[in-house]
Amino acid sequence: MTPETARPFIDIHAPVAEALASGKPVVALESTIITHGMPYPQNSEMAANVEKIIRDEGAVPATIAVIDGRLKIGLSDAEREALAKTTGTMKLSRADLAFAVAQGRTGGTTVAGTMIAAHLAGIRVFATGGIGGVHKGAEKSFDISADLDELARTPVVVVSAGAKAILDIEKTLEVLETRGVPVVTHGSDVMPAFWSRISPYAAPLRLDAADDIAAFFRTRQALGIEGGMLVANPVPAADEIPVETMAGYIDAAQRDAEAQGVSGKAVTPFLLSRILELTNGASLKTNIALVENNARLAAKIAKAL
Ligand code: PSU
Ligand code: MN
Repeated sequence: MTPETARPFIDIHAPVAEALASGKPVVALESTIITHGMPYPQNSEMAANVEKIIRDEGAVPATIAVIDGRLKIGLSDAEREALAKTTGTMKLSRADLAFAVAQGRTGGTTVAGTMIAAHLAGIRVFATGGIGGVHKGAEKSFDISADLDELARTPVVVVSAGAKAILDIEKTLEVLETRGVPVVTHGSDVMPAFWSRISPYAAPLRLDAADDIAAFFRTRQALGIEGGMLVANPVPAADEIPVETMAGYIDAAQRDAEAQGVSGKAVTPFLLSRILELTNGASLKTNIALVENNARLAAKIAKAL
């Protein structure tokens, strides 16, 4: 599966290599959420827990990252723990993944970066928290995540809780539609908003069973339609923060980002950590719960595939 030219740069963790060779289900996990999305030690606990959830569902987890220039498909417990503690790591998307490999650097892979690596390794399903998308005010800043383009070109099913609610969800849905990315909500008629189960926007497509999501992806590939797809899985009701409660915190964080002139790759990590402060940690608890929920569904889809 992995192209010959890529092999010298990639380390596939033994359990992942074995699963891929024997056709067992594998779920990829990103690492920007570890390096830039959550503070230590919650990031480390979350990353270990999510791997366990995938194993308990009968699939093999593959956390993806670049460590000292090696593109890692699956990490050992020690590597994952060390990454969670490392500060000053890069945030790696399509533009800079190969830079980190060429320069021997260490970094967390974003949704886009993780999709590229998962596809190189032959992994078709990937669980995350929320994808990047069109930022509020994008008409001025042009800040649109590379995650959207990646979904359009790389054949991986990405299981998320929607687009992070710090984004303009309506514009994000528009861009996904333009780029031909199916957005399938799991068990809901409306698009979720990351920390909240609902947003004001209707679900473009809805499926309630992992088997049906897998069948949709298979059919797409059979028809020769390239690219990935986005599954939007609402956070469990017990863990959600109502959309009205979040709105005020998101606006406040947004204003702080503007006042401090935060731009480019720093925007998403800044907003997430500011919202964590403003909600006294409640947003982090919800973030962890939704990633775990997504891991469970992703494992079921991987098994069905
Ligand atoms: N989801 C989370 N926390 C995160 C991210 C997603 O719950 O930190 C990361 C993902 O790696 C996503 C990235 O790809 O944020 C988007 O960054 P940007 O908006 O700069 O493309
Ligand atoms: Mn951006």
